[in-house]
This record gives sequence, C-alpha cells and structure tokens, in this order.
Amino acid sequence: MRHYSGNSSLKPKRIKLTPLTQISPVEFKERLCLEGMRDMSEFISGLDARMVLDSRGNPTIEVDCYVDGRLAGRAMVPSGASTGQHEALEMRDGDQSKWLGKGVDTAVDNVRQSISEVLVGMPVDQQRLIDEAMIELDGTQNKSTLGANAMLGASLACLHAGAASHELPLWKYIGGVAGGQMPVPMLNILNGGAHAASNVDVQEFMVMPHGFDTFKEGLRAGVEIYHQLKHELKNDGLLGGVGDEGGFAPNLAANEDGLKYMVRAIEGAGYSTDDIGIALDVAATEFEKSDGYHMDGKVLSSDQMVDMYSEWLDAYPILSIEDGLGENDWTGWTAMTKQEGHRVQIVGDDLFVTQSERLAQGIDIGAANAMLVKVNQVGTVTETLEAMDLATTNGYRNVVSHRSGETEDTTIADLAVGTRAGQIKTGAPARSDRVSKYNQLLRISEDVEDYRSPF
Ligand code: 2PG
Ligand code: MG
Repeated sequence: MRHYSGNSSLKPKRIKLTPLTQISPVEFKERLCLEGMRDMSEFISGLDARMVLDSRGNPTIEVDCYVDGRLAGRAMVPSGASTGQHEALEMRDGDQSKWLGKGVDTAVDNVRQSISEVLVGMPVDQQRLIDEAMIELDGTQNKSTLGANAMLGASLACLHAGAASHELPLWKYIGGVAGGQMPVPMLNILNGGAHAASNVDVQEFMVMPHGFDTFKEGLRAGVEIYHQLKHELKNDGLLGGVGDEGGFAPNLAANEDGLKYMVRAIEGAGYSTDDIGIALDVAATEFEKSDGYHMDGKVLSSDQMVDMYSEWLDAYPILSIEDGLGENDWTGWTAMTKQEGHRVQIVGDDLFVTQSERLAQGIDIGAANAMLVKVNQVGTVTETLEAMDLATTNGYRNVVSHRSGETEDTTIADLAVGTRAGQIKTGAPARSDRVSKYNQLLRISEDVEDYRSPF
C-alpha cells in the first residue's frame, strides 16, 4: 500500500484544491480540528490497487481504501462490450504481448501514485470533495489522464469506506434520510447482439416482474421464467450456450421471435403479462451503419425502426425500450419519444452515457424519458448522482445498470436502493457475476420493504 508521503516526486498536475492536496494529512487534520470539524470525519490513510479478472476473463481494477490504517472499503470496476463512443475512457495498457492488450497496469499505478497522493488525508465521507479532487487532477473531459477505471475504483472504494466509517449499510449511506426503495429488476434472460455469438441483433430481452408486493416475489417470478425459457428453447432444439450476461443465446429466424419466446416463457411459467412486462435493450448503435440500421437482413431508416417498435408495442407487453436508436441519432430519438413516449419507457444508454451534459441535451429536445445509469460511463460516484438528480428533476426515470463485463462487486445494488431509482438491470438470474447483485438485493430487502411498479 502506498501511503501519502509529503516528499514524493510524483507531484499531481493541475490541482486547484490546494488546501486539501498540498498539506500533509496531519496538518490537514489539525486544520479541521481548529475549525471544529475534527470529530466528524475519519480520514483516508491509504489507497491500494491491483489487477483482478472480470467475468469475461479480462483484467480490471480493484481498489482498497484504508482509513486510519485499516481496510475500510473495497470496490471493483466493470467493463462494457457495447460501449458508447461518448463514455469516459477505460484505460488499457495496449501491450498486445500481455492480456491481449487489455492490461490495467497503468490504471493501477495511477491509483497507487497520483490518485493516492491527492486523496490520502481527505475526509473519507466527503465524496464530492474526493471526486472533485480526482477530476481536477485528471483535467480532461473524458478522464484520459488517469483513466475512468482508475478513478471509479478509487471513488467507489472511498464510498464503501465512508459507509463503513459511519457504520452504515451502503444503501443507507447513499440514500440518507430518504430511506431506500427496492428496485424492480430487469432480468436479461435472452442475450443477443454484442453479448452473444448468435444471429439475434437485439442485445437484451428482459423480464420485468413489476406486479408483485415484494422484491423477493418478483425475483422468484423472474427466476421461474428464466427456467421456463430454457425449457421452451430446449423443446424447440434451440438451447445452446448462454451470453455474457447469463441469458440464453439461441439463433432465431427473426428478432421478433425473441419477443414470442418471452411471452411463451412468462405464460408457460404460470404468470400473467399484467404482472410481468418485457424490457428490451436493442443496443442499436451496434448495428447502425452509414446507410441505416442493419437488422434482420434489412436496412431500416430511423422512421422504419420506430414503426417497427410501434408494431411490437401493439403486439407484446413491452414496458421499456433502451437504445432503440443509435447514440448520435438525436432526431430519431425525439421522433420516437414523441410517437411512443406516452406508452413505453424510452431509455438512453449509449445516448446519455450517464453524463449530465448529454442528458441535458436530450432533455432539451425531448429525446427520451429515462436514463440508464452506469457508474463507469462517467467515472465517479458524484457525477453519477448528479446525472441521476438531473434526470429525476426533469421527470426522467433512472435505471441502474451493470456492464456486460462484471465482477462480484455489488455496489450497484446498494446504489439502486439508496437512490430509490426504482429499476435495476443486472443480467440473468444465473452466473455469480449477475446473481451477486440479486443476492445483495435479497439481503437489503430484509430491511427495505418498499417495492412498487415504476409504471
Ligand atoms: C448495455 C450493457 C449492459 P455493455 O448495453 O446496457 O447490459 O452492455 O456493458 O456491453 O455496454
Ligand atoms: Mg444498453
């Protein structure tokens, strides 16, 4: 572990928060003591980082936050496959001779050196100060100096340590006096697109058990439907492997067949589509080319895509469509929201990349009515919470999300509960990288009962 050392040669660049960063922890504590704040906070005494593996077998970063010399918070950083072009930079070493170029040694070093230098000595429960110090240190729009993966690891580890220092469960530390709300899960049971080796273009077919009294009952329905889908696909000779998020990944004659299987699985498991809806993540950026959207062997314009969604909405119990159009197709998004926003949740993922500026642009032109929330798209807890606030104050819903490359880290479960987001998507109810979040939600549900349909 690298502790702050006043005479380190690794001087951080472009820091404006001088009072916090250019004095030793002892001096800093003394100053707070003089200001009568000494007893309110505990202080970051060290940060450590290492490479660990994610669910796809790629390197990612894990960060430890120490408070008064003891390990107080630890977090791991996820990684996307269908990443948006506007996401903050995930720093990879690019050395093709190791880890296929995906090593994270530089990001690890950034945490152990420059980020540590700035954060050590800061009050661990001042998340905004912590994140702003890193943002200042990085000094770029897309976090390319330090890497959003390095910054997020540190940000999340400090968040955990802040909760621990106040002896609070993470969701309560995030949510404060507002208390928590259990999110309705979107369980991704049929995988396609960039997450599967199949011919299906739509990336995610999810079930949403929204008509239940408790999270556990909703989850049970989702699990039973997952098993029923397996049964249906097996009967039709279509059962093969699973995709990156644990959902089945069959080849299908048309994308719409995915919807038919979803309804068959819901009803076959004995549930009603009144209680269980379908959510789609089309991830259309992945198949948008210069001449249009390449889907089902055809090339569709934006308008034709929206018309296709209208037909699907007439025929199937779809509650939510994420990334129905490409990440720069603002006009198409506005047209879709105008045409269908009254009867379906329209979620911007690659479009907004959890960044307030892009979200504000979308709000201005009525591009959607919900935002997908992925902490590593923006790179700090504070900016994530700011974007979520901007969404809710403008009547947009938030859907907290995992990435297709995940770890056993469960922070997003607490984030969804603490922020009362109301919805979470974190894959199939299978594979430990996905199930770990559902299991954390089951634990939290012992204390938080509030579970209701967001629709
Ligand atoms: C998405 C995510 C998570 P990825 O598109 O919403 O399901 O996928 O992490 O590959 O971007
Ligand atoms: Mg998406």
